[in-house]
Amino acid sequence: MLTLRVLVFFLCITSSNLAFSQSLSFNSKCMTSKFLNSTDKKKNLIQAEDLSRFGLDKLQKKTFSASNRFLVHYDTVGINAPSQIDLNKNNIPDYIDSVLYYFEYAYQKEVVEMGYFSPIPDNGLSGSDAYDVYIKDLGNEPYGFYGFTSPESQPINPKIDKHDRFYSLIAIDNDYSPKDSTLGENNIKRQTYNETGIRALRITAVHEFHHAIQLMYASQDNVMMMELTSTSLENIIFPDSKDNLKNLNLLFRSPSLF
Ligand SMILES: [Ca+2]
Ligand SMILES: [Ca+2]
Repeated sequence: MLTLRVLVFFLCITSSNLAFSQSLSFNSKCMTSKFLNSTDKKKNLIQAEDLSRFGLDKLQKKTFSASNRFLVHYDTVGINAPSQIDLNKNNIPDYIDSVLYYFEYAYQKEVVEMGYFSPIPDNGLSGSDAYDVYIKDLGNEPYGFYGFTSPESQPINPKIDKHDRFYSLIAIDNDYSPKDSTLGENNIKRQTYNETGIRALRITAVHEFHHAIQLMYASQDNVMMMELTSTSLENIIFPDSKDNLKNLNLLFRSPSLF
């Protein structure tokens, strides 16, 4: 199995803070806030258009992690397919082995060791109680981000919970290639990922899984706080990761945004 790893920064794009979202749009790494803000607070409904737009229900194959806590959905051919190299000959692409490994690692660190609520089981969503992780080419246009976590359910217990809580799903990139590119500031094409390959996979796993945990807790109104805490975990769990430092420039330049 490849010993790859990852990191992600999640930006808050709220309708009530449009200037903020515009200023940060070039630096978006995580789309979780977009889905949170698509939730109709009045009707407690999840807007499904964004999810269907990603075709998450059409991937060709799925594989459970060893503990059956995670189910990874991926393609074997086409633009979204990860490398099919299988050096350990277990009939699972090595990249998918690494995805399974690092999500189990995120569970161990964040639920078992840190004691956060678990988003697993997920009440049978997508056919099993395993948490569903989807592999897509998110690093190239029209996307250009590390990953996202999206509510996948109606509020879990709206009659009892003071604030909405949700089961969720995660989507991450198919390779975190240094060749993945997107349009940045002034429409100049730039490399999407600062850290690449398994280093990007590992930080994305702990970051997005933390968003899944956050959705098991009360209110998601402060998406910036959600983003900052998920990003901080990247460096807490993987101290040699420096991916999050890119965001310091924005913090010092525009502290009021935080
Ligand atoms: Ca499931
Ligand atoms: Ca990619």
